[in-house]
Amino acid sequence: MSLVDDCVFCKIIKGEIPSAKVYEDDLVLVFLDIAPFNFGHSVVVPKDHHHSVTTLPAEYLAHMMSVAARVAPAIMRATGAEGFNLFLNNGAVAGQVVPHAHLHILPRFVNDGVII
Ligand code: DGP
Repeated sequence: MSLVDDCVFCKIIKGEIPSAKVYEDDLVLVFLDIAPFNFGHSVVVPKDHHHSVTTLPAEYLAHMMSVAARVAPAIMRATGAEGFNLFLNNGAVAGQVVPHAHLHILPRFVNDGVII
């Protein structure tokens, strides 16, 4: 597993920064977003450090999407959300703030007014 010392998500994966874990396996960690757009907003984070989604191996990408598709319904049940968005910001110009590729799970509620 490749980790980077000054990456906040690598520190969360190493347990150096606390997080509210939603799901974990050998390849990914899912935890609640610290600045949620909605109740239950979570991020699917690969345990290997890749700044850009473009360098993540295909099997890793497939696993992240598979985990998101299984975890999102559980988040819906827990929060009462009626739907969800999956999205990924790649590059600062696209809104990427944390330079460690990750997939957002955003629960959606009727008339929640959230604009991504
Ligand atoms: P992005 O803009 O796609 O890079 O999203 C990064 C998200 O990560 C942002 O919604 C806030 C979240 N985030 C940043 N730092 C932390 C942290 O230390 N803990 C947690 N739980 N989330 C964080």
